[in-house]
Amino acid sequence: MKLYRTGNGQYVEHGGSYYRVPESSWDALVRQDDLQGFLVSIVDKNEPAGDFASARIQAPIENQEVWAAGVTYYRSRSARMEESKSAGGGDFYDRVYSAERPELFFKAMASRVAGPGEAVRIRSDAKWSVPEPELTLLINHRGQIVGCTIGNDMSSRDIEGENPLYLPQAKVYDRSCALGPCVLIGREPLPATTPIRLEIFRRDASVFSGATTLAELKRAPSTLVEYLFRDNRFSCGAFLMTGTGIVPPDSFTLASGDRIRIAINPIGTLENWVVQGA
Ligand code: DO4
Ligand code: MG
Repeated sequence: MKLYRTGNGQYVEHGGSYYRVPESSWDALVRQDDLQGFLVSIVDKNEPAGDFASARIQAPIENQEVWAAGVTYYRSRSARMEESKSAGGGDFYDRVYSAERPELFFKAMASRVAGPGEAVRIRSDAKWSVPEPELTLLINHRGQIVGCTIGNDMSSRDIEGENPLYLPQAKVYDRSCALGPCVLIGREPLPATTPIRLEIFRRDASVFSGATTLAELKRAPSTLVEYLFRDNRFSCGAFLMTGTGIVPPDSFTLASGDRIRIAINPIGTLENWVVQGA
């Protein structure tokens, strides 16, 4: 069952049919005591809506904060160690990879998030930028995982590599985050075999493709959530990006006009184009 936020309101998809979710804001849905049960009752009691195809799909977020976990895949650990070598920062990434406490950082509020088909940005002062395709959890105000979506944690590798203390500037700026296209509802974790795929197109030619699976994710999603909610309240819930396991080679940087496609079955595909600067 998938939940969509659109310009016409919310829809739930089940068995290939789309049902309108009546009179409910996104925040109110995320606050539901039993979101899955609530959506099942809508599907059971209503006829499918015919107008989903004309609705513009938006990022599935209102007042949720977006947080991100880092260095949760071995590939990410190695890439950070390499990019920060000359700054002497490499050791920190190695240590956090195996430490009990995960790296968690604040990423965005809705105003900095792009939805499906919208532009994500490269910082105007960055020279080495990449997308980070990440399984992203939706967590309600009680700290329960209620579903998951696809996230793109856009990152400026040269800025973080110059000094790890620049992480917030490398990670948090306008349109540095994309979410969507929907939330796959369910409390159970996706199977370890779930693939995450990234493809980047430049003038319609594929310039990078890579894949990983959730088996490579070092930490259990529930552990990441437990740390995020420790001494933190999220009255509207939160998103938590679980880290990237795909990093393009060091010779690669994004450019204006590139198209980024991230696929996680069974959630779907999140596609965005890239702009640098204004
Ligand atoms: O430590 C820097 C951030 C790493 C990150 O965003 C990731 O591993 O996905
Ligand atoms: Mg990341």
